[in-house]
Amino acid sequence: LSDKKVTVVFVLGGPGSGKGTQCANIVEYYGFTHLSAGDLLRAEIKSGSENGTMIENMIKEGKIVPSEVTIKLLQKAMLDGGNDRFLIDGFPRNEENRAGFENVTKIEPEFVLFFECSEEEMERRLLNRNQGRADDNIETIRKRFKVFVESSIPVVEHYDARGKVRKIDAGRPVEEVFEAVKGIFSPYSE
Ligand code: UP5
Ligand code: MG
Repeated sequence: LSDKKVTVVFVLGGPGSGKGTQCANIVEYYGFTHLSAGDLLRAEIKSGSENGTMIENMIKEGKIVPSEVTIKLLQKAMLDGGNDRFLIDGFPRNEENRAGFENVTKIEPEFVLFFECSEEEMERRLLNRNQGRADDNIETIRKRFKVFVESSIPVVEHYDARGKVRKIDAGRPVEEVFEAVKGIFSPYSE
């Protein structure tokens, strides 16, 4: 993987900030492959893998799964993907994730797309989502917010200090957020 020249964009933002929604738009317009770390972990639970129960328990508690598990899933998806441009959504969520990915893959992100949104708005969106996610209940949502502030914001700060963060006001309607996203991705038009 490290021999191949790949473009990776990390898509970060709090729970319900709209990462998945906007990634779907970016895929359509800019030919990236979307890899949601959360989706890969949920697929791993469904597949009945030996780590499934551990992952399921961590997600229910809003905790971050050990990075070796997530990195292995991301690496496999990147190799299977057949593309050289990837949006990695919802990862890295803590310093361990970040350092682990860098060490294992030797890949540095092109930039970090960061969706900024109030907790009030994110809570409203998650409680309205109704897709049966085990972590979309008020108790787990509060835990996810806490983990985001304590563990994931430091990752954003790490990249911000290196001039890599592209911040978007994600509290607006989907179409408006995507207009702002386009401004950042236009150099990546195919
Ligand atoms: N919606 C979206 N945009 C909107 C807008 N502009 N205006 C109004 N509504 C909007 O959107 C959420 C909902 O809001 C949807 O109903 C949407 O229609 C609406 P979505 O695009 O799904 O937001 P997203 O940011 O993707 O929210 P998600 O809940 O997926 O974020 P999380 O970061 O919480 O979830 P993720 O799947 O990444 O992780 C889940 C758990 O997995 C973590 O808590 C953790 O336990 C585990 N995990 C790890 O351990 N390690 C990892 O690396 C990744 C995950
Ligand atoms: Mg998501």
